[in-house]
Amino acid sequence: MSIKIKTFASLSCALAVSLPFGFASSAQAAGANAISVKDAWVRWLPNNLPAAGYATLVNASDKPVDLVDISSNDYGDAMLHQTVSNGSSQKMVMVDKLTVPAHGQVSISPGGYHVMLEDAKHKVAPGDTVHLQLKFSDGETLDTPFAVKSPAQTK
Ligand SMILES: [Cu+2]
Repeated sequence: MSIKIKTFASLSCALAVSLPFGFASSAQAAGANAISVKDAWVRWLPNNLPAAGYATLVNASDKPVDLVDISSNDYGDAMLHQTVSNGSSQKMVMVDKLTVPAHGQVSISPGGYHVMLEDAKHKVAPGDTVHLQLKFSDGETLDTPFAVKSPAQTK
């Protein structure tokens, strides 16, 4: 229950909805979760610039599973982007879904995918932990802690 208590502390009006969600997650815990998340961290930037979330998604099941939605109580906007280079320049494109292959993994890592995090709802600083809700095509939603790091910490 420690995760629920943390969520409650940051959401003063969450009591009414936290009970049904608690039931849902304990029901899920009875079965094996297909997806697990490793090495989740956020590259923080100063002056309210957008931050970038990175993680590795591991699929233990024998079916591909898609990451289909991301949300966060800590940011107004959380979107999956891909950095695409065309010649000398780079641009970011929106990604609707990211497939984690059966018995495989996919990395959301610098130079490839990132979770664009904009409009922080409270002060976020290196050393903090933020939470992203990662929603998957098999119906699973993983409330995942991401460690916030300064650019200097990630080199
Ligand atoms: Cu982006």
